[in-house]
Amino acid sequence: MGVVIIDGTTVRSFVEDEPQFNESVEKTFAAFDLNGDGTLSRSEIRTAFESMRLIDVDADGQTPAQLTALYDSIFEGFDIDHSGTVDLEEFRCEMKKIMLAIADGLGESPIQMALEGGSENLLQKAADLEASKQEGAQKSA
Ligand SMILES: [Ca+2]
Repeated sequence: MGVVIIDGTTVRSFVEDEPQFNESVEKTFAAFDLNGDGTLSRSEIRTAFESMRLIDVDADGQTPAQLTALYDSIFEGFDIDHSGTVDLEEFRCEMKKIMLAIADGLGESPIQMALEGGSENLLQKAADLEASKQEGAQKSA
């Protein structure tokens, strides 16, 4: 787990850096594809989102049925062609939307986030990218 400080600009510039973003998405996709068949199933998506803890289960006091409905709706969002599985292209497309929505939500106010899930966490990658840019700026100054 790491603590990072990010704002909307950090997240947006990460998404807009296409080669970097695509590489990160591919790595994340591979990490979520537990059985290695090249697609993400409903249960793989659920496991992935549980591990990221984007949803605060305890605080919201959700019942198991409500949680299942919630993860189902996340899955439906990814499964754009309703094939019952999520392929890399669908995953990339939806992650981009989610990250841009997060960026809009953050705006210009930096927040401190405790991230779990290790190197496959895209917000962590966004923060790392920002940190490396700032290092570069300091060196050239
Ligand atoms: Ca799979």
